[in-house]
Amino acid sequence: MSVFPNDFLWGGAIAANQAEGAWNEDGKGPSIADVVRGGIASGKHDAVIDPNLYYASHEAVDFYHHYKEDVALFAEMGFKCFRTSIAWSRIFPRGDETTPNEAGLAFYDNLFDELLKHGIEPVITLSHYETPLALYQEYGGWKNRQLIEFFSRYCETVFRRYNGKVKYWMTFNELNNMNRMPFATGAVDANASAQEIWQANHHQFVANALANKLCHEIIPDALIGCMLSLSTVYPATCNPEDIFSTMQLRRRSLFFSDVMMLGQYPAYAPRLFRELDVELEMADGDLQLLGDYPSDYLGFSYYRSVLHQAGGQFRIDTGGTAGLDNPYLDKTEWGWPIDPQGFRIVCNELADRYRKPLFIVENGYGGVDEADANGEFNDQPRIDYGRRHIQAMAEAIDDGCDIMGYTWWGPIDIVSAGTGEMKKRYGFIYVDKDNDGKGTLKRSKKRSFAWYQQVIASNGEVL
Ligand code: BGP
Repeated sequence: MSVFPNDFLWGGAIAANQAEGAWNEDGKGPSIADVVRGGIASGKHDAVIDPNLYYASHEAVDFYHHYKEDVALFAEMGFKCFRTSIAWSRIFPRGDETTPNEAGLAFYDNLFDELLKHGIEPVITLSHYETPLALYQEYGGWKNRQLIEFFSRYCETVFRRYNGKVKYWMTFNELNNMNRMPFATGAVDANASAQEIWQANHHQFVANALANKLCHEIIPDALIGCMLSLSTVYPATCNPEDIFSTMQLRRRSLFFSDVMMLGQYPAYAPRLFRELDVELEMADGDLQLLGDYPSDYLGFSYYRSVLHQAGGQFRIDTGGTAGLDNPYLDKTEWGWPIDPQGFRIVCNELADRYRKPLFIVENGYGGVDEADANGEFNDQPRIDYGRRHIQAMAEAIDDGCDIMGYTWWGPIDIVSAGTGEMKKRYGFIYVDKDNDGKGTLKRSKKRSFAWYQQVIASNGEVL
């Protein structure tokens, strides 16, 4: 008997900027993702687009033109749901317009119709590191309070347009990454001050609450969540200093879900802001809005665990302390520790803290996949990773965690956020494209395709 509920939302997740391509087609304006070359999560970006340079996100894997073929493959695996983002700048090319781009709206109408035709529920991220570039260049990104108005107009437009097609929404992808990736997460410069970053966070907290308000008014049966990036963080030693410092580091992430899930700034905020010399500017009614409209569920990504040591050098790319390795864990080819028990830990941690549904909207194994002599892709490490993490998730459900769904990150190979490359592949479906953009874009099933098909068919029993 499976511990997974009968309506468990098995599926896969991508992001517009890492999959769609067609970066300037049908009226789409550039987003901040379109000016990075080292991957949106790398923090490296150009001020403007150089037409002579190759940007991986500009074509990505051309999901924009291949979506019918790809959705048919997701349906063949038995997906119950599919997470992707709406590219905000397809709908409002600059972000500050009052009239939406009809061609952009029509694309997502067609995509959602294709998904629903196959019985697959869309799960939509409103901004997956995809703030329109003009809002960065001309307004300074989310540190400018005007972005609340622009984002609310975008949300109202898509809620009204896709009412009846989309009932699962989430606002900002991995909002807690404002700490380590302010450009990707809030269109705020990497060298922004703590004041600017936390002011931007406040604007996004208000925008999140307004989106929740609008969503429930326009689509009464919808669920709208917030979304965080959550590795499990272990103290490097049993030294109380390391334990305390690890708790403090954890709070730098859970601060975001505390505000959005519990509807108020946490009690530890005043001291944190005092120590960071941050004084937030708030409008009348902001705090009331946060309290009145908390998120319905907590979506999060989990890939790995990290170690933390008091006073250690914080690693931007992993969120742990540089130089610390966990001797009990194997790693992926990219050095990410493989920790299914850490996955069970974070599920229980969040269930205890929020007592609301959890949705794992990213979990996956990034690796180098090459065809064997028969042209097949034997990605057994991906199957092993998936099996162990789904087993851990089953344990977490048996522990009493209310988990509503699981969308594997990158069910089809897409551009890596951290590297901006194709070489780091997550897919059950291989895409013929290399780091230099060469390839036929041909789709091929890997060994893991049939594995995941069985997982879904058995509702998580056959792993
Ligand atoms: C998360 C992002 C995704 C995805 C994932 C894997 O932070 O939400 O966009 O890319 O990381 O990261 P990478 O592609 O660098 O392996």
